[in-house]
Amino acid sequence: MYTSQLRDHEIRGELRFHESGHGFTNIEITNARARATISTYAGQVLSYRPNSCRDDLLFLGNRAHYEDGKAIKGGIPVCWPWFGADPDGAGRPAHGFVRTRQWETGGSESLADGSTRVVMRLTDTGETRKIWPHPFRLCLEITVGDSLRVALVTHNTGDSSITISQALHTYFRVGDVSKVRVLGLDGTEYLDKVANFARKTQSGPVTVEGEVDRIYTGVSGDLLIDDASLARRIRITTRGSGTAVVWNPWIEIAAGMADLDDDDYRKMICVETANAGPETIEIAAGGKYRLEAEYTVEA
Ligand code: TA6
Repeated sequence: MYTSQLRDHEIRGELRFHESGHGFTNIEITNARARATISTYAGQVLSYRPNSCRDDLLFLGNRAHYEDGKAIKGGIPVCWPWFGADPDGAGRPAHGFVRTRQWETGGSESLADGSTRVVMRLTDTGETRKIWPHPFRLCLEITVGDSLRVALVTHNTGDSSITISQALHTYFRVGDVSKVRVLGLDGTEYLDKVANFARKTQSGPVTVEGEVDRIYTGVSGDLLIDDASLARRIRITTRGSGTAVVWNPWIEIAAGMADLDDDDYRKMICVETANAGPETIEIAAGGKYRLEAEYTVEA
């Protein structure tokens, strides 16, 4: 809901809050470099297009749910404090609970290079402590300019250490996934979810000719999404991440998802910046951990 508290963060001609029509509030950013939309529900970037690009960098499903308690299919969902299935097997939601929570806007500013920075925040409540019994503060720093930068900072505000896994579960828009190559993972080990989490080693670029659902571990260096159909490459530069997840549901799984059109699987690929699988993160009482991804388009 649009409130006077939100109005304090508006930047005339650059950043405004907008009722999305689904009962959610979006942050709309337009500056000299790029445009972006961020949902305050889920703290989720939904759209980002630098001026140099005709097409959005991010995929957002036409059938995405905009409903309290449901995840929005597309953009950059935040998976936290666990990635994937409930690590305790206790039936809690996959990918944690912050992608279905209302986040607060903590600040906004215009930067000297023409980009715009927004900070979103989420803090534990009685309700979150029933799901995950730890105090925390999350800050999501989003910088919209020639590139899109997203940093998720976990503050452990409790008096004992916590262990988390996490991901920026980014859905990239592609022209035709069957013509896409993900570069930078050659020789990297992965857990193949499609083969019952068998451990395998990547050989050459990642291509998609069927369902792909992989957790790459020990990842370092940039990744590139080479998209022949849209004639562009997206460079992913990360900090604080040892895991990359690559996911495309392909035909059958996409057809069974109520929030995807049947042919959406062709238009998207998730390449996620994560700490997941065996690579969990322990944060001492009073400590913090920063996970960061930057997305840059190269023609
Ligand atoms: O990140 C890959 C993955 O964990 C897949 O295994 C698949 O289940 C997908 O995420 C689900 O994402 P969704 O946004 O539909 O919950």
